[in-house]
Amino acid sequence: MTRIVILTGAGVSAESGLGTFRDKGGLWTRYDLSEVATPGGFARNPALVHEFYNARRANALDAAPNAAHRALARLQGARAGVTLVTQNIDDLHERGGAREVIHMHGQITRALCAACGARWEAPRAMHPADACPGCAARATRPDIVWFGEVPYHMERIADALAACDLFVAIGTSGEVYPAAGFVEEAAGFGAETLEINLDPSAPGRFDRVIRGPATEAVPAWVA
Ligand code: BV8
Repeated sequence: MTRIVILTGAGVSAESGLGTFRDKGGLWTRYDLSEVATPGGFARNPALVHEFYNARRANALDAAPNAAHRALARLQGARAGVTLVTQNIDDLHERGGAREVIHMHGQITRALCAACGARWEAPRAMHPADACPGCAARATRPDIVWFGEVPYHMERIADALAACDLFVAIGTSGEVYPAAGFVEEAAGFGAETLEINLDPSAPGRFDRVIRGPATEAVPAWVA
């Protein structure tokens, strides 16, 4: 059985209308990452950070999965040995039919209590005064991995990279670590590597490249 690890980024949700980060007009060109996507930023101004994620949560909840999300779900359903890791915090993979999605940067649909570690389904909008349903502390935050925080499920991802025969990166600029290092990690274990992306990420990092929008290139690759 060929074991495949797929890593997706913002490009797989772009055609569902969710913004990417580093493209023209991307989120990090309009917001200062250090103010809205770091623990320090949240400590300094929790209201701003909740406002930023409330807007993104509303967009994500109002968006629909696209043909790329659905094609990856079909691939998972058609064969064993497919591990789907996403850097995205939206739930479009799940709503497109995917199962066991590994959200290494967390999920915008989940809330976390910074005091007791409780997690629950996030309300549509969160506010600094919200109390944790578990310990009642006013320390609730989006269950998201910010810059400088340790990504989730790293051991599980490392095991999958060590065992895979094919590593596929879809819709990611390859700028954020540790996700950006997965291609080298998989290649180091002898895996073939494939990039499916609209624009070239760092040249020469992949054995094969399929250039095009995810809603066309991914269903064509899965077929
Ligand atoms: C860590 C959640 C240690 C938030 C995100 C100094 C101090 C501390 C850390 C560091 C430091 N210097 C470097 C680091 C590491 C840092 C890092 O990498 N920084 C970068 C900026 C250099 N990383 C961290 O801090 C990470 N933690 O290192 O802890 C550690 C490490 C290993 C093991 C244990 C401990 C935590 C990083 C997680 C940050 N949180 N997301 C949120 O979403 O608000 S990351 C952020 O970038 C995004 O959320 C996104 O998930 C991620 C990657 O972006 P992409 O998905 O690639 O999106 P982008 O816009 O960049 O690219 C889109 C691509 O799609 C483009 O290529 C485009 O061509 C393509 N595209 C567009 N449209 C389409 C398309 N493709 C196909 N079809 C289309 N239609």
